[in-house]
Amino acid sequence: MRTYTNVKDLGDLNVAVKEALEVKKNRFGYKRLGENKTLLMVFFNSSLRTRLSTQKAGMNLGMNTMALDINQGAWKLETERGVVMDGDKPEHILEAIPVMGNYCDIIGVRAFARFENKEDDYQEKILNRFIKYSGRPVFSMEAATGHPLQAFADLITIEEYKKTARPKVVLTWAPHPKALPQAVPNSFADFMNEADVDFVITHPEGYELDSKFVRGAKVEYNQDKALEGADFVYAKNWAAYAGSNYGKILSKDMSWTVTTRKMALTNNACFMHCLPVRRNMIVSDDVIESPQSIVIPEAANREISAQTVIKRMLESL
Ligand code: AN0
Ligand code: CP
Repeated sequence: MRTYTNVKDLGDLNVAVKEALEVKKNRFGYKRLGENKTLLMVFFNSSLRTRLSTQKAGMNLGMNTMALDINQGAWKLETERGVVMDGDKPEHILEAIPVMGNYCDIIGVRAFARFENKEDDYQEKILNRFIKYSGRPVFSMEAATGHPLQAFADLITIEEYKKTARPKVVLTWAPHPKALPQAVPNSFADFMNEADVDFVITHPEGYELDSKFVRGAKVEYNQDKALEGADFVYAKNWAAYAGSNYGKILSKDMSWTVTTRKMALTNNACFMHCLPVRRNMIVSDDVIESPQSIVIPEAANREISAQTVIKRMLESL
């Protein structure tokens, strides 16, 4: 595997989930694979889970691991060509990327949507430059339009907790004080559309996601109706995608918060969220602390999704 940016990079999804569950049972069984190999994690944005779980995954595989926080200690990077660099950015990303590539064997990149220019975000300008210029296999640790390590961990978690062969999975928008990217819901939809689940997306009008990710999924604007009979409730906020509203907050409607009353509409559903989560905006204390909440095992599976992806990259070096 040379790149990991979306569900297609995993090939057969059933095979990938099976492999992940094997890795989970035997996470130190592949230690020789990463011997004398170096994993570099490059962060343009903050992280708790991705940073720790990906480093742990690399260590499980016997790799040396390094992390660089671009905005804390590294030189500020110019990303545009043609700019006269007389401002506050001393280095250009087009030198920085091949330099970083020389110090490692595999690179993970976190570069969120900047909400400055929709085309730049949806063309994955930063991630694609790493793919093009680093000379190394590159995986997304949440880029502008996707968070495939999260979605893979989510799928593994659903596989572990499902009680029926084809569970109903509902992705619901929920309110949040700040504008957040569409990366997590995009990737979740990307994966659920390929998985053997009954997938429904619910959000207020105006929060439609890119059709490239929604594909054939059912979109239901009435949250209560969408939640009926759900086996999994996956909550997430995102800012608007469509048209000139890109990156804007159109609603903070607290009637979309996942509460005990909302969960009562479901088939005793498991509650999921990628974390970090703002309590009593996205989800009530009661729901996230309830036995139905699987956010902690979900986060634990981030180590497994990362290890499976890095293992495949090591195998193809
Ligand atoms: C980020 C987001 O919504 O994309 C990261 C989630 C994993 N969340 C925040 O910035 C709070
Ligand atoms: N879920 C997730 O990616 O968390 P972090 O932003 O803390 O890495």
